[in-house]
Amino acid sequence: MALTAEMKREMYWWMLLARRLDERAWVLHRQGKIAFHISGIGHEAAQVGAGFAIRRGYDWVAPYYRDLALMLLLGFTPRDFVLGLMGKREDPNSGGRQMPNHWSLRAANVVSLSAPVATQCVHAAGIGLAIKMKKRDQVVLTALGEGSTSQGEWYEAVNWAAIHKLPVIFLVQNNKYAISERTEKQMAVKSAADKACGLGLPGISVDGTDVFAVYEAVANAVAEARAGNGATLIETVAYRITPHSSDDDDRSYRSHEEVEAYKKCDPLQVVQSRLVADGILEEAVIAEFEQRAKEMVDEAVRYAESAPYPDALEAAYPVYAEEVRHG
Ligand SMILES: Cc1ncc(C[n+]2csc(CCOP(=O)(O)OP(=O)(O)O)c2C)c(N)n1
Ligand SMILES: [Mg+2]
Repeated sequence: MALTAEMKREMYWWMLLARRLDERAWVLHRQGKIAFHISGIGHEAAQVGAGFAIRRGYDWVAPYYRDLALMLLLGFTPRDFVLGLMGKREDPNSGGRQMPNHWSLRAANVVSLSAPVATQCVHAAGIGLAIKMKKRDQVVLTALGEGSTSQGEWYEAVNWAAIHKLPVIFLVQNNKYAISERTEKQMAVKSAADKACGLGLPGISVDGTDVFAVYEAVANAVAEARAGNGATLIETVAYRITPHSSDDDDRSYRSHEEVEAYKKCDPLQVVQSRLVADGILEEAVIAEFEQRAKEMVDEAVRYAESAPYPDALEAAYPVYAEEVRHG
């Protein structure tokens, strides 16, 4: 489906909201108000492009920890996010018992994320098999980093999806690093998409700073999957502008100059400049979006700060099961 001007503005909005919320998380960390943050800055185009290409609330999603923009698009609110950052009882992911960004959102068919990287891909393949067996026309979108394509689970999931022509889109968000390891230390091929030819499914590499290019690639893959033609591997190439997480000092393995150079390809700036040049986004709309994002982020932080922590005893409760008390 061709994107309308309205849809393009909306894509920009979700990228902007994710960015401002993510930036606030870094501030909260430096203020000592949260213990940990893992950032999606630089990934917004990949996530919003992909999220727009699926039927939200109908298709299934098995995301990874950087997928803040995708989760917002699916209905996770800034409040939900900050509650998780602060480990509050109302945290919808786990009641404050998991690390932040271990998403789940039942209303949008988002399955709970486990901490070992790439395990969500196995879940996605399993859901894809269930969809096929039930003869439904849903698809599954799963996401991961390029480093995680070194994991056995990833190969098993993609192999299975390729053999059985399952309706799964594997979205590899290549940000050039896996913590401190550069891509060339993680794979002998140039692109994660090159791995597809050895597994028997289409593999596409796309500019991960271009939200519209990602949308088109994922929309095509979704159409193939819905038509019963099986899985696609899509690599989005961008750059991890932030350190791996708030616990990482990236000065020990990459230069300041390198990071500054890549900031020039910031996906938010890329889309903003393009929409302004195309006459789709006026300065007044940008200012209005900025104001609205600030108000939403402020409100989320205010709410989460005054929300209660779980009781200390709840730390030992299961993360996902309904209330089971021990002892
Ligand atoms: C099986 C497993 N090994 C190691 C880790 C620790 N770990 C967490 S994130 C990460 C890096 C993953 O890199 P990549 O897949 O490129 O994703 P990125 O963080 O760059 O988005 C590692 C090694 C883990 N969570 N699970
Ligand atoms: Mg990476």
